[in-house]
Amino acid sequence: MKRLFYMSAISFAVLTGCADENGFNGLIFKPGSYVYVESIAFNDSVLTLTESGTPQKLLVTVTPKNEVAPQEYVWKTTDSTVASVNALGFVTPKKTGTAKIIAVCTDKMSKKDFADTCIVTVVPPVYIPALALIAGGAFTMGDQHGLGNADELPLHPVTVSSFKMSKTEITQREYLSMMAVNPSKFTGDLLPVENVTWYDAVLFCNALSKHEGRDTVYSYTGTPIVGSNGETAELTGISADMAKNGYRLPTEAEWEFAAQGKRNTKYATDDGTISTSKGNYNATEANPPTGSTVSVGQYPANLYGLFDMAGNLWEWCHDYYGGYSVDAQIDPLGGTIGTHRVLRGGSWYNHASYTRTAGRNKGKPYIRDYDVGFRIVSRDY
Ligand SMILES: [Ca+2]
Repeated sequence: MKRLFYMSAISFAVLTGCADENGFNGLIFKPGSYVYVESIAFNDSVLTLTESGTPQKLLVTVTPKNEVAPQEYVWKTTDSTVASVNALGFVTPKKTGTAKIIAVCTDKMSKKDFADTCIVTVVPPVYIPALALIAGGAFTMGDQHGLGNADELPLHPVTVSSFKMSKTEITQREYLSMMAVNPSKFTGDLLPVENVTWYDAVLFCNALSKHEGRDTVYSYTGTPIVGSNGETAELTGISADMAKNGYRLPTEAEWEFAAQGKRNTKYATDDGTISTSKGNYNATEANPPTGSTVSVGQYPANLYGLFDMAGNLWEWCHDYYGGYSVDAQIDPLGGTIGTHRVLRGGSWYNHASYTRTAGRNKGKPYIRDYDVGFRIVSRDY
């Protein structure tokens, strides 16, 4: 509200004389009245910053304009551990939370304070999975070592196009920063996220695609329902456009090609052998296992730079689970219909034989288990 100061003719004359030399140009000057500050307001009443991100200057508008220099503001924060503010109005995000930044301007005439508040929300950073380039090529898919189950045959020639694959299973830090929930049983920033359904995994792919401005691969007709502990109900009408440049789950063929690590190995480790120094699996064969997941990247990477293809967590693949044929295939997608999705690589829960490159498993897409996670891929655009 506009405030008016009524002054005597004597004081008015004094002020009139001081106006220019004190920088008071532009004052709303009326005979018998004088207005110095009417109001102060932030240009934006809310601000969202990323934890540990770049400080941002808050802008305020004082009415009338040009009456108060910036250094005449006093800046305050209600929680300097969340967001601090300096004398120039730069806000530095410190940790996740909410703080109020208050700008105060004191009217020199009345000595009254004018203030406005900007609510600053500091959000966790979004952690983007690191990707490895897998140069496409031809390989023989299936169990070439006589160690597997019947569903790993017949052997068949497959060619896959180049793609990029996350170097590790998706971590809880990555998942939480994108999806705002963490359904894992074992908790830790760098532990792989588990207890995720196949639907959770594809929703993560879509969310990351949107975050990076890519076109989403997965479409569905229903609305995902997120439960109290972060579980996702089944998505209906799920379909995938593999030509899109967004993220998706690896096809079973891509996973096996990547797991072989240029070496056509038996086990999905760096050199094709399996031991407790090569991967996290149930080496004691205790039943039930006494182990747990471990932080990603603790074991040697294969020649593509991929970690934990052997063990730690089973990894959802894109495909419906189905039988193989002898036919040569290019970028196979598995079955077009089915009841189960493919899982690959074994886990901390399973014996060594499950960590073979050709080993296959399957799960209904709505199941969640603490030995199942995923990694992501994108086309190499
Ligand atoms: Ca794994």
